[in-house]
Amino acid sequence: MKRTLVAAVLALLLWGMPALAGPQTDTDLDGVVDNSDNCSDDANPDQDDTDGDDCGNLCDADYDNSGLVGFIDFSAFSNAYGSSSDLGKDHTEPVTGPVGFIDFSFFSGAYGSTPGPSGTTAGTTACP
Ligand SMILES: [Ca+2]
Ligand SMILES: [Ca+2]
Ligand SMILES: [Ca+2]
Ligand SMILES: [Ca+2]
Repeated sequence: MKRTLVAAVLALLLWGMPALAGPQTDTDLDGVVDNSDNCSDDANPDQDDTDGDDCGNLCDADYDNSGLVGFIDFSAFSNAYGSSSDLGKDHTEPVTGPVGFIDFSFFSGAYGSTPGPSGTTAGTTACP
């Protein structure tokens, strides 16, 4: 009887664990779980998202929301360089401005790729 009870409790624990652990995964260890994290692969505890597209500044250089970081985005970045009023192009965390070299460094790395990933917009074009 006791052994059956122990086996049942163990089975329940093992069965329940993945379900409990899955949604709580925090891949980038920034304290925000993946499915609530607007940059799930990059540590951004402040979750700054200037343009409000659910893709955090730290992983969003796709300013025209085309789904790809391309020439139009580069043009927008160039126009914002040195500015403290166009902080959607500021990719530091937290966002402080002005848009500068660190942001350019991020932009170069992101050029030609998709923004994100964001855990809050999984599957959308703007931020996969
Ligand atoms: Ca996280
Ligand atoms: Ca994050
Ligand atoms: Ca954004
Ligand atoms: Ca774009």
